[in-house]
Order: sequence, then C-alpha cells, then structure tokens
Amino acid sequence: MFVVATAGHVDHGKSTLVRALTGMEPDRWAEERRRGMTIDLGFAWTTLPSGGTVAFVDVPGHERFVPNMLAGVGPVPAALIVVAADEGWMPQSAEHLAALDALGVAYGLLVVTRADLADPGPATAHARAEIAATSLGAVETVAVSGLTGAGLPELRTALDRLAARLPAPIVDDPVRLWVDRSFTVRGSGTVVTGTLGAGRLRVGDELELAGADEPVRVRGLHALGEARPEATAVARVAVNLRGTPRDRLGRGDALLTPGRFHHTDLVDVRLTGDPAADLPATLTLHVGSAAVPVRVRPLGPDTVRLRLARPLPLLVGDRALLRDPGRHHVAGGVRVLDVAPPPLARRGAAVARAQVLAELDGRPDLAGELRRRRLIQAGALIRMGVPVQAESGAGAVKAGAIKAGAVVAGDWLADPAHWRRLGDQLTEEVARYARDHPLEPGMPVDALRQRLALPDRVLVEALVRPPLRMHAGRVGAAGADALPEPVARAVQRVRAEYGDRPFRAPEADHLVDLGLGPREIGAAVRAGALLRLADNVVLLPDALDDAVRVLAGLPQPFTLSAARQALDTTRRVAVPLLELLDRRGATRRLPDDARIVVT
Ligand SMILES: Nc1nc2c(ncn2[C@@H]2O[C@H](COP(=O)(O)OP(=O)(O)O)[C@@H](O)[C@H]2O)c(=O)[nH]1
Ligand SMILES: [Mg+2]
Repeated sequence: MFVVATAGHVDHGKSTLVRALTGMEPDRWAEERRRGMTIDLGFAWTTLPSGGTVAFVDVPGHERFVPNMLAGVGPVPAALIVVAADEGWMPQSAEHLAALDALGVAYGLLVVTRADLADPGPATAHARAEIAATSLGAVETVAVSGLTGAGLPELRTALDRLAARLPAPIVDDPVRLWVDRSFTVRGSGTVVTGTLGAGRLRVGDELELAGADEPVRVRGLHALGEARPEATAVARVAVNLRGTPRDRLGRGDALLTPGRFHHTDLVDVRLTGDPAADLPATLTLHVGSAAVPVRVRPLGPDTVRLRLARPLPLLVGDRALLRDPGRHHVAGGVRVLDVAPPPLARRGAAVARAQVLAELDGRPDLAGELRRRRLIQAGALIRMGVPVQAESGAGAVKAGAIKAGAVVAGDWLADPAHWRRLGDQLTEEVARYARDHPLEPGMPVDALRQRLALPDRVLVEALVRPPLRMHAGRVGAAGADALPEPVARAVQRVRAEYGDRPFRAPEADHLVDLGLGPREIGAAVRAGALLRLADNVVLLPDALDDAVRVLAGLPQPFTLSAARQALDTTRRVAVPLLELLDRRGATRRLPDDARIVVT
C-alpha cells in the first residue's frame, strides 16, 4: 500500500476526485456533506492498474482548517496537488504547497481538475512553476474531470508510477504512529487511526503512549477495512487498544515502540527554506499529526531553540513546520538538529551553541554526538534517533556490534579523547588522595566517582589501568594494600625489639615511641602486619601459630597460668590471646576454665 495526501484550495475538487477514484466517501461527517465542504481528514482507498493499493488522506482546503490539513499530511510522504482549471492558483494552493515544502515532501503529482469547465493549460503552467521551486521539484501533471471521468485512467497509471518511485519503507524501524483520529467502537473500545510510515504493528504488541505510565496493548488491527494480525509500513491502520480510555489519547498523540523515543519539550532546529528574519516569538509547531505551541529563541542565522508547550517524541532529523496561526502563514520548515540540547545558562552560551548548531545538518552522527556529549548511554542515543550500530530485539544493544572504541563500560559510550582525559584525571586524583591519606590503601571508588563527576561506578572501574588497581572498593597503586612507609618502619622496629620474645606486647606508652599511634596500628592491622588482641595490645602476626605450637607442648588440659608461663608473657597478653585462640577453634575452654589445644 502507499499513502498519498491531497492538497489544494477549497472547492478545487479534491474530495470529488478521491470519490471518483475510490467510490468511497471521504467526507465522513454529516456537516461536511450538508455544507459540501471538507472540514476534517477523510480516508479512502482503491486498487491501481498494477494491482497495488493507494490510500488517500483527503484534506480540507479551507483556510480555517489548515491545522487539520497539516495533521493529515504530516506523516505522509507523497501528495496529490489539486488545482481547478477554472480557478487556477489560489491562496491555499500556495499555503498547502508551502507546507509540503517545509515538511520536505519530495513525491507528488499535479492534478488539474474541473478540466471540463476551462482550459487546464494556464492553471497547469502556473502550478508547475510554483511546485518546481519546492522540495517536490518537477512533477507529472494530469488533467481530469471529476464530473465526466475524463483523465481518471491516466491519473491511475500516474499514481502507479508515483508509487514505484517512492523509497521502500524501513520495516525494521521502530513504530511512531501519529494518531489522526480516535473514536470508540461499541464492544471493542478505543480505536485510533494513523499512517504507519515505518515499522510493523502486530496484534498483542505493547506500545508506549506519552504521558501514560503503562504501555498500551494492541487488541486488534485494521487496514483497508479488514482485520489483520499484522500491518507493515507503509499503511493506513486502525488500532484497537486494550483498556485505554478514549479520552486518554487523540490527534497529535503517538503510539511508539517502547524505549525508542525521547520525549522532549526542548529542541534546537534549523529553519529551512527562506526563514523570515523577524520570526514571531510564539508559533505553532506542526509535526506528525501534532500541533504544539512553541516559544522561539533565535540562536544562529538559521537556527533557533524551540520550547514546546508539551513534550513530543522527536528524533534528530525530523522535519516539521512552524506556522503563525493568527496570520495564516507557514513561517517555515524546520529540521530537528538536537532533541536533548544543553541549557544556555552561562553568558555567551547562546553564541557558542549557535556555532555548534552551524555544524549540524540533522543527520544523526554518532562520533559528533559523542564529541559533544562526551559520555552517554547507548539507549539514550538510540532514543534521540542516533543509531549506535546493530541492535537486537527491542533496542537492546549488542556490545560487540557498536562502533569499535566507543563503548567503555556496560552500555556507556564515550568520546575517545574525553575518556583519555578522564583516565589521566583519575591517576592524578588517586595520587593526590594517597598523599593526603598515606595510611589508607587507596581512594574509595565512590569518592573517585564524585571527583570525576561520573554518573556510574562502572565507569570508574573501567578507567582503572595498571599500575593502578581496584581492591576492596578502593583504587590505589598495585600493592597499596601493602604498608605505607612510616607504618612499615614502625613494624620493623617491633620486629627488631620483640622478635625473640614474640608474646610480649609493647606497653601503651612504648607504642608511641615506636611510632604506632591508633591510625598506624589500624593500617598495620588492615595490612596484616600486626595482630590486634585488644586496644593497644598488638603482637607480630606469626605469634598465633607459634603460641599454638608452644601450648600443644604443655600437659593437656592447661591453665591460664601455665599458658602464661610457657609463653613467657603477662596476663595482659595471655587472656586476650587465649580468647582469640578459642574463637578461632585452636583451643577449647573447658567448664573448669582449663583449656586444651584442639588437634
Ligand atoms: N464540473 C466539475 N465540477 C467539479 C469537478 N470536481 C469537483 N467539482 C465540483 O466542485 C465543487 C467542490 O468540489 P470538492 O470535491 O468538494 O472540492 P474540495 O473542496 O477540493 O474537496 C463541488 O460542487 C463539485 O461537484 C470537476 O471535475 N468538474
Ligand atoms: Mg474536500
């Protein structure tokens, strides 16, 4: 199926043409039929000579209903521009064409209608000249009469040729279905319709709806009036949603593949075409089927920042248009450059930003995004419309498939130069920490994460390179869990003085002489260079095994006093030493307080 939208001034015969081609009534409302005028979008379809199907989105031509027209053409990449032979080029001919041009629509036909009423020549010449100057370029032209049917066979074959020129839809892309109608069907519940421009929808799919906490589920699908299990782009579809109240969604909402779109109310865009020098400060942004008021902040000569009245699921590269609703005037087309732009708080930030934007063209560019954002998760980039290479399933990123060098940890991607700088900074921070905390075995990972302003611990871990290493939640030089210099010297003195009487512990005041304050003792104990029996009671670490050997030589069981004498020590050491041996299971205390060595 391919989808084409009509465009053109009111009463030029758009609906008559669609009716004649399809045998279906595009004017759905009683009021439309009573007034003989299209107010809202109409939908109809027919089979072409090739056997293919064309679906029409028939738009209103009246100037009051241009917003409805834009909701219809927004998601449709091809147009049937209708001009009446007897009336020629008119204001909404021009406004509709300007809208198509702003949206970058590149495929279309010119149909000169009411050819039974006047020579189609002049209208054709004028319209072709106008169209040639837009994104549509030179278009094929067919003159028809909706009344007599003249020209309709030629138009059908021209539609076939147009269909053949359209680029193939990308059916693996995520779904962004802009809703153009929503209604309730008795017994089925809420139904929405839209033009599926890319991707695939299946009954049972879960989809995201902006503002809804829960995913919505596809209960049924219709295309061309028939129920189907699946619909593939390009298609006009009607989607029946399970358990979604009708008032939850309407025109301008979008049903999305979950996790694949960034909802943003701030975008930096390039104005396309001939941007007016004095753009009003408030305009309406039309994109997809949505129309949202925006505040415009000029940045560069053709770049502006838009603050949206409500967030939309926009991607880098999206085309949209700005319209001045008061003046009935398409103010210009826009191409989205950045859907997550930085705040402009500092002085000069706007100027700097304009320079950055001058370099962007709306084509997603991974290396450029990394250079600007420095560090970002793959999922966040994907949600902006920046592909990070192959993906598996619903946006899950296969690490190996991402551009070499960009992944630094988990699904984090970094700009290579920034990552090198972070590595250097980490080395400096660790060295400074070691100077300031000579007794600690390295810098805690969380302290490092904060100092480097990193959003995730795994990034710190990934930055640690030899000779640094991670140990017990700290980053230090390899061997940082060995003794700091002053402590090592103090332990050496203990060894020299007490090596031959290993169960004598230095008295509290002597510890100070040896250079062992509480912090030094703590460091020595953590490093296993001293054994702490109690406050200020420390032995060399080999004392435990030696003690067990000595005690095993005593007649069993033995008393505290016998142990004290055999170890040649005092109660100050013997009591906690035996208790420690008990706890470790090397000795056992009997009910009469005597002990045995457990063998
Ligand atoms: N004679 C003649 N009248 C036409 C033709 N096409 C449309 N009309 C009439 O022009 C009027 C407007 O047509 P309509 O299709 O509603 O125009 P729309 O506003 O562009 O959709 C109606 O009265 C039609 O009957 C045509 O090819 N020949
Ligand atoms: Mg009409």
